[in-house]
Amino acid sequence: MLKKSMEKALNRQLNREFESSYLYLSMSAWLESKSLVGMAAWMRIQTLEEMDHVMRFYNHIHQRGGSVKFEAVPAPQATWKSPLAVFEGALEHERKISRSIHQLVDLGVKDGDHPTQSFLQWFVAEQVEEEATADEIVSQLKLVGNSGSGLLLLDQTLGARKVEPEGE
Ligand code: OFO
Repeated sequence: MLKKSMEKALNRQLNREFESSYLYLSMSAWLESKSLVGMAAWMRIQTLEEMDHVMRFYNHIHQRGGSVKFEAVPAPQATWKSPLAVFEGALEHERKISRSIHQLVDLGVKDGDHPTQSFLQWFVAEQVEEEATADEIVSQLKLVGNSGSGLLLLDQTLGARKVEPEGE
């Protein structure tokens, strides 16, 4: 059975995962409006991954006898000054999410909540991967600089991303 304080913290994180999904869909829409369809497709896959994260929290809360409580999801940023600014924003967002996952782990340790600690380990590893991926794309965009052809090539490369099977 979940402690009330942990149930509240897990619901807060579930809401943050919705915020992530919403932010990436907004980024996708902006990239689409700039004809960067590959980057837009990459961001749409990111949106789906974030919804998978929502459902992981949803299932864990239910499995532990807690109640899921939905909160309002704030409107995400809608415009950026460049594709680089979009991916820098994604990297900054993932770093913020990593911090909140680590705080949840700390709470699990403090409460002696072993099932939640075990559940969160998947997210700890996932955040390392998400930060590394965003960081790599930021570096590539910096390398491309003002080259239109370089940007289009990177757009094509990112557009080749495939939806990963569940659990990956
Ligand atoms: Fe981007 O990993 Fe969830 O929020």
